[in-house]
Amino acid sequence: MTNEEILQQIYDETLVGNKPAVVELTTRGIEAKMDPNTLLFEALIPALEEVGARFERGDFFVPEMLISGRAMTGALELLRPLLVDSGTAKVGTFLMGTVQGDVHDIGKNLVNIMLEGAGFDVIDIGVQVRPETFIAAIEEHKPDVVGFSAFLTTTMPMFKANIEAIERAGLRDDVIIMVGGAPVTQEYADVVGADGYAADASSATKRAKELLLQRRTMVSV
Ligand code: B1M
Repeated sequence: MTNEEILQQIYDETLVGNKPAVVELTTRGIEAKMDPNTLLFEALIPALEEVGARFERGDFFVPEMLISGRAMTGALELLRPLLVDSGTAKVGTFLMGTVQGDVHDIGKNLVNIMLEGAGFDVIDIGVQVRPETFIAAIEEHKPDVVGFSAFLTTTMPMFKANIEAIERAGLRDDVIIMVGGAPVTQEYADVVGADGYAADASSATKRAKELLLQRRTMVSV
């Protein structure tokens, strides 16, 4: 099988949610020394985008989204060690969670992988995370950056609710707050009072490092 055929089949099988096939094809791709980013950005993510488009058109329903998501997660588990470079020096701690009311975690997990690869210690507190759970985790882990992920327009308002809860707990000055997720924009991040926003995993990593550097420079002057 050629590399192009592997990519095409990963795309096709992710689209129909055939996890065993996606796992087997991803393994083949890895064995053929294909770039993990190629598998991710040229097959897996485009397939989920198409799943979303079909859902919007009414051609797919929640079960189809669910099995495609599971197929993608199976591949992501195989790609994780290749995307995370364990030799990178530690830069800080990043606490990450998907907001209350939202179960989407694939995008968040991808951001986590890239953050780990860039040297962050990532503490992932999962999905449907309530404001008080974020606060307890901040008090426990004392992260440099806190990240909120949301994939629904109906759960994006939880960013503001979380930030207000962090302010009330007196912790706002202790942490950098970043937000992201498919429907989120820089404008929305500004409105809710986040320190940073990123559209995808690699820019999230870059932005987190920039914000951390700015904070450390301000503290040292
Ligand atoms: Co849902 N879903 N879903 N879904 N789902 C979307 C998000 C949707 C856009 C589909 C559509 O209509 N086209 C739509 C949201 C519409 C909206 O509000 N704007 C939608 C809907 C409506 C729903 C339900 C309401 C459906 C229903 O029940 N009627 C329901 C809600 C459940 C809930 O959360 N309460 C629902 C459920 C589900 C499943 C459970 C079936 C499943 C999730 C499985 C899982 O995550 N474990 C699912 C899936 C798979 C999708 C789609 C198809 C794929 C999402 C995904 O993982 N993409 C999605 C369609 C789409 O997004 N086009 C859809 C891959 C991922 C890598 O995405 O956005 O590139 P990507 O991730 C980026 C950025 O978001 C960014 O970096 C990531 C990596 O590069 N990023 C950050 C993410 N977090 C960040 C944090 C940061 C910075 C960047 O800083 C902190």
